[in-house]
Amino acid sequence: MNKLSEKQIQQWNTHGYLHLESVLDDEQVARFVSEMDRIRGVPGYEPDNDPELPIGHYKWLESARDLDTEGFMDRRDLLIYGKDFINLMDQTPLFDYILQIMGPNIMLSMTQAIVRNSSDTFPGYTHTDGGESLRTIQVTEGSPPIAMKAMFLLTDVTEKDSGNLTVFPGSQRNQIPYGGDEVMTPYSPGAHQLMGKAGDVYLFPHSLWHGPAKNISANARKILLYNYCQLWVRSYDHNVTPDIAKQCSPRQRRLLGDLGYDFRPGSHFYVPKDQEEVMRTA
Ligand SMILES: O=C(O)CCC(=O)C(=O)O
Repeated sequence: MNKLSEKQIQQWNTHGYLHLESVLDDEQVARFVSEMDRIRGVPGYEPDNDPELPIGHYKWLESARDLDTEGFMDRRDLLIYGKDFINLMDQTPLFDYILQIMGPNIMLSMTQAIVRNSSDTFPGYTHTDGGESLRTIQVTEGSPPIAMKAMFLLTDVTEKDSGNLTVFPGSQRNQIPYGGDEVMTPYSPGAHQLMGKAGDVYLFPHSLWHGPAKNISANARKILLYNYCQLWVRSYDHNVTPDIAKQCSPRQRRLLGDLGYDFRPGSHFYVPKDQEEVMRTA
């Protein structure tokens, strides 16, 4: 099993994020970029201004609103789009690192593909993931997170204000002010814009304050997000159709919530006896 170094663990514990280089090779990056271009033109969950929808909820649309491959897109529930998206959930060595950080009792909780287009008007934003509740829970140093995400860069982000992931290092345990008059942005004190190359991955827990900076570069910034949670939290994504289940390995099916028996009270709290073995078998 691949392991994070002591230095990486210290970085994770202190700053609340990790930057892993060249997790995807050039061929994978090109394939996922082309897949993102393709799925823009087919139905899926996208944000919508429909006033009937609760805040932050997505709507099933016939395509992304912008069909230009460099235009904005925010697509959820990616596993329906094929095996490449399915296999990304437990690719070696990244999944070994996720197991090291979270332990074996986990699920895949969400998948997302975002294109942040070049724009003079998008100001960026800052938030935690998991909504109002998870933000209030800061686990102690060395504890596995309740939920975390892997952000795959599919384009180079080598200058500031190129749609960079912007983080507030340490805010996974010492929350920054929120809820008052002060609205935190990617330009508030303590914010740090990350750079990286296509194929790199950032790992961070949902409780770290983060978000995209503005993108005034000439290029669209393209990413994939795969989120993981402790098993008892349960997924907030994925329609696991028979077609998806058929394409999955036993480990992938377990990550999608198939415990090997029908769901009943008690499921998801005490894990199946083979949980660790299943998680450690690629
Ligand atoms: O960088 C983005 O476009 C959005 C990323 C983000 O805010 C998130 O991962 O929650």
